[in-house]
Amino acid sequence: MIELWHATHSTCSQKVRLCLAEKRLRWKSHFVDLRRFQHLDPSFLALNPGAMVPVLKDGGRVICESMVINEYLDDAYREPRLRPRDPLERARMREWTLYVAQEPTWAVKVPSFQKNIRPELAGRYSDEEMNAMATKMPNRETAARWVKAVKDGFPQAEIDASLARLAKTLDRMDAALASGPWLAGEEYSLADVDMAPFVHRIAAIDRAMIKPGARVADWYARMQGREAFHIAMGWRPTEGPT
Ligand SMILES: N[C@@H](CCC(=O)N[C@@H](CS)C(=O)NCC(=O)O)C(=O)O
Repeated sequence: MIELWHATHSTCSQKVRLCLAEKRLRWKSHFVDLRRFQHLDPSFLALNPGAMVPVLKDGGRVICESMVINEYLDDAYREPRLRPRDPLERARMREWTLYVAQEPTWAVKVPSFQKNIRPELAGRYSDEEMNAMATKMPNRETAARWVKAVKDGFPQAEIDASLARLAKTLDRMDAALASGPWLAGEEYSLADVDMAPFVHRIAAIDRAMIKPGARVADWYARMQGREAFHIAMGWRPTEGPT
């Protein structure tokens, strides 16, 4: 049985839900409410001491890291294949999935926290409660981001710097899409799967960043036309907070 520990609005969770949906796999959901810090519960830390979603379990084996999880799913569940056959396209795909893990995954956090986390959490936790929660977080940078989001919010300059990084990601996509319909070339692949939640998030933060007529706008429209995209992005827990 496939089990997934994930959060509704987490881009990295969306990546894995999209891969699962493309492969039409059945899976059991374990909803982790990051806004209630359920990722700091000992039971979750036992699965991933890094306190990050998503985490996948398959046949009792635990796998962390969304990029690795999606590659695992493509190895273990071959159809439909999400890695190009052509060696060069496959290399391009890997360049993209690694780039997603290294750049937009981090660049998106400040504007996302400002837009989504801050309005919801600013009144919910006192400074003392937030500081106490932050000391439990294994990563200092992550802890500082939560404290900033809840206490004072992020300075505009910091938000702008992140948006500039995300604009470069869109430029990089536009350049790649000059050579084929999908990021790795002719075939739809994990490159597109891994990138999709970030473009979707950029659109939610500032739709104007996706310039009408740009290749990336066309790519995003094609992504939005996929049934799997709707399943993955539209996932909501059946009860409790979203
Ligand atoms: N490199 C990790 C990053 C995962 C990640 O950033 N997860 C976020 C949600 S998108 C998270 O769990 N954040 C917990 C926190 O901010 O404390 C992966 O790709 O799986």
